[in-house]
Parts: sequence; structure tokens; C-alpha cells
Amino acid sequence: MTIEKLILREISMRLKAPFETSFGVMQDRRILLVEVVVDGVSGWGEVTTTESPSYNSETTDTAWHIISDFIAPRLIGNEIQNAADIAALLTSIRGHQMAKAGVENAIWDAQAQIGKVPLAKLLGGQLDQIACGVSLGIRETPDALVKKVEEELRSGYQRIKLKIKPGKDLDFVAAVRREFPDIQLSVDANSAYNMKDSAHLRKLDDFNLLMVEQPLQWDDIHSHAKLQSEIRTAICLDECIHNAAHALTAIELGACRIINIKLGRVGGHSSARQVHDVCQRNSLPVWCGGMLESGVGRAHNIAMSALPNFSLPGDVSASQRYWTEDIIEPEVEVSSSGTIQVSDGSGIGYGVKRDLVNRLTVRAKHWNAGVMARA
Ligand code: OSB
Ligand code: MG
Repeated sequence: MTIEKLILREISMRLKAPFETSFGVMQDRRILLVEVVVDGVSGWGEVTTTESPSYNSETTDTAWHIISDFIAPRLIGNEIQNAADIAALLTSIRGHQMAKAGVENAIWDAQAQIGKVPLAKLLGGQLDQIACGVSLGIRETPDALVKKVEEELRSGYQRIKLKIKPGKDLDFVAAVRREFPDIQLSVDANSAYNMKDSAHLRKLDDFNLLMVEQPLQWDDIHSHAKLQSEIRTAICLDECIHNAAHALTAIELGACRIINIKLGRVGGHSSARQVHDVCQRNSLPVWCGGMLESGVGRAHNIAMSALPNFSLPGDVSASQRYWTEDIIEPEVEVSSSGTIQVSDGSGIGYGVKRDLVNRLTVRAKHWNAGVMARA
């Protein structure tokens, strides 16, 4: 396969409602889309950075820089056998997993289309439905949160995750648990606590939570191992895990009992599959995390979630929860039992609405094999 063209676009999309985490509020998303043309076929990927370096060290602008100045020039015109070979071509670029993932995933989509197979199948996926949960941003009051949970449960979602931060934690979790004693409930701190808070975090043990996600520093696996030995609630690592070696480190240290896999954070489908496999070999369940993606990233998340060890509901929910109009057709829909059907169309299995993407585009750059980059 020849990588003939690469088109990098920044689109601007406004979330229906602001989303608050311990590191800040997001609403106006700046999303990079990558389109590759491989053997005449267009494949699409999404760069899942946030606008500021608050979730991890990348931003929309660092990804634009790394793709423009390093990844696109390195790949354009290359002959490859398999999208799984892309990561090896990019090892001289340290870090920047989200930038790499956006490009690698677009090539996976193209390869699946060339082979006329669903991307989920090309990746080794076996599930034809995936289980869905929702991630709820921090609210003003416990009452407001309880109302939101009720609404999401009515839609059928199988697991509710609450964002927490110091000062907005135990009361909120207690209120939701009191109202809904039997639901699958978890919390996500996005690195808002440290080991001095361990006695406080131990109080979460009262609420029969499925997990507490990434309570401690974004890059500190060792402290999570200490904390896990002091609390009963299962720790799930998100921010800390960038590749399969990190996953193995966390497992061997006892730093978590569950891992959340995000395609962007680990650098694309091939690395995600390696993380999945390490967890499966060690009997750790995984689930698919979300980064408030547009439909393109969401479609990739669905394809990945068909792998067999995705045994817990993911943060992959309906397009409609995020966007007035999503950029794919059909939009992602969730059944009344909280599942998404894995598409059996080829590639990501959803069409990209080019007219809408063009209207949302604020900047674009093209590379053609044999021709210099054009703005
Ligand atoms: O930690 O899972 C997270 C959104 C942005 C950054 C980090 C996270 C999140 C979410 C949103 O929880 C999940 C979703 O896409 O619905
Ligand atoms: Mg998280």
C-alpha cells in the first residue's frame, strides 16, 4: 500500500453543554482530523488532544506541529504492508501518542476499506455489540447530579461514571448511591489527589464502586500501587498508561485492577491492541475511554471495543449526547439496553459528512507524494 496523500484539518465544534473535570471546563473543541489517501482510498482518523496540556502533555497545537513537521513528511510516499507497521516508522519521534494515533488510525481505516472488511474485524474484534456507559462532568450540587444520572439511566446506559475533585466528591457520590443503590457506579479524579489524601480516598470504599479512575498524579504508577494496597475499591489507570510496557509495570506492581484504553493516549490501534493483550493475559478487564470525540474518533473507539477483553462498559456513548450534528452518518446511536451495534460496513463503517467537515474547518494542510506541503 502507498500513502499517497495526507490532509490535516482543524475543525471547531461546540459541545452541547460544558464538560467539567478536575482539570478544567471544556466546551469549544478544537479537533484535528486526519485524512489519508492510500491506494486511492480515503481513511479517516481523529487526534484526541484537549486544547490545553491538562489531561496529558499534548495539545491540539502540539499535535498540529508534530504531524506537520515530522509525521507527515516521514510517511508521505511510503510503501507499507500493514497499518501495524506505522508505529515502528515513527519511533524516532518520542511521545506525542495522540498525534501519532490520529494518523495511524486513518491508515487502519483505509486498509480495512481496501480489504473490504470492517475495521473491528481487521483488528481481531469478536463482539458485535459493545456495552456503553456515560461519563458525567462535575455539577454544582449533588441534586443536579442525581437528576442527570436519572436521565442517563432512563436512556439505558449500563454504567455511570462521576467526575470528582477535592471538595466535590464524597457528598456527590453518596447522593447518587443513596438514590440508585444497585447501579454500576464509578468515579474519575483525573489526577486531582495525592497520597496525603489516602485516608479520604479510602472513604470511597463505602459506596460499592466499580472503580476509582486515576486518583493520583498523571505519571506516577508507583504511588497508585501504594494506594491500591490501602483501599478496597479497584483502581483503574487512565493517564498513567501510554503503552503495553506501562500496563505490565502497573499490573506487576499491583497499581490497578482495571485499565481504561484510549486510542490517542496509547498511540493508535496497534499499541491499544498490545495493551489489551497484556491485560487479557493477566486477567485484567479493560474498557474504552473517551475524549469527547467527534464521530470519527467515536467510530474508531467502537471498532476497538469489539476486542474480546473489553468486558466493562466504555465511555462510548451516543453522538447526540455531545453534538447538535455529528460529522458522521449514520450518527452513533445507543439502544435502550445501553449497547452500540458494531458496524459491519467496511473500514470504520460510518460515512464522513464532507460538506459539514468543510464548513467546520478552520485550517487545513495537504501533503501529496512527490510534492511539497501546501497550506
Ligand atoms: O478522563 O476519561 C477522562 C474527557 C476528557 C478528558 C479526559 C476524560 C474525559 C471523559 C469524557 O471522561 C468521556 C467521554 O468522551 O464521554
Ligand atoms: Mg479518565
